[in-house]
Amino acid sequence: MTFDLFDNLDNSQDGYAPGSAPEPLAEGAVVLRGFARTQAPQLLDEIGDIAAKAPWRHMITPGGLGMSVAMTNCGQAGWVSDRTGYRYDPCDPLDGEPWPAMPAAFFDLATRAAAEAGFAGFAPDACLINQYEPGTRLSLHQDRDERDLRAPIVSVSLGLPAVFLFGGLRRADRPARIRLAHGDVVVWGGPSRLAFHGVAPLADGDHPLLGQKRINLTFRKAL
Ligand code: MD6
Ligand code: FE
Repeated sequence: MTFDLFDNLDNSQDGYAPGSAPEPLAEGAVVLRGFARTQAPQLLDEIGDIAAKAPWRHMITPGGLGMSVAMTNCGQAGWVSDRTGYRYDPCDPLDGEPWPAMPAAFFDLATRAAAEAGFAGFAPDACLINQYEPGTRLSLHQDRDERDLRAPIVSVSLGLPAVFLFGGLRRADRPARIRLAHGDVVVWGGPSRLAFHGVAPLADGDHPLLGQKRINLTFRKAL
């Protein structure tokens, strides 16, 4: 446990203790409360630079509906959805250019979080960046477009709190509801790697750094 990272933190936004023990969700899945909080301002700067090159967009599902979550990506590959399906693409379909590189601070944070959760050596090559506004939701799904399902996923929550829905391996399994606050990190792998999950409609609120928004980073080994 790396308590030195968590000195002098303002814990007034919520009741969670940064640096506390990993909180188990299921076998292979943990929440690291506040793990990314000290780095959040730097992460948000980097996200601003990424979105200046690869703008936020509402992707279309294969069924033809626009997603309520706005997305962009960085890294060697980006997750994209269109009428033909879901895939990882080395280039942004909006301009045909490679996605912005993954900032070193992103890679470092994801690797450290994975190690803390028992997945040493995680080397993400893709980071999907999701932006939520009040009312935005993400319906239950599995993350199964990555080539190597032995690698975990690392998910970083920034801004407004959300209710994360964490189900089982079958869509019909009733999901648990977990509050994720600014700086919380979820690491997800092993027997939980294909668990169904989603995000409940975002509640109104005003976050000191992000206003009426929540941003989620999900790091994957996609290629
Ligand atoms: C979100 N997260 O929290 C959406 N997927 O905005 C995900 O879809 C997700 O948080 C796999 C593992 C962790 C996640
Ligand atoms: Fe997901």
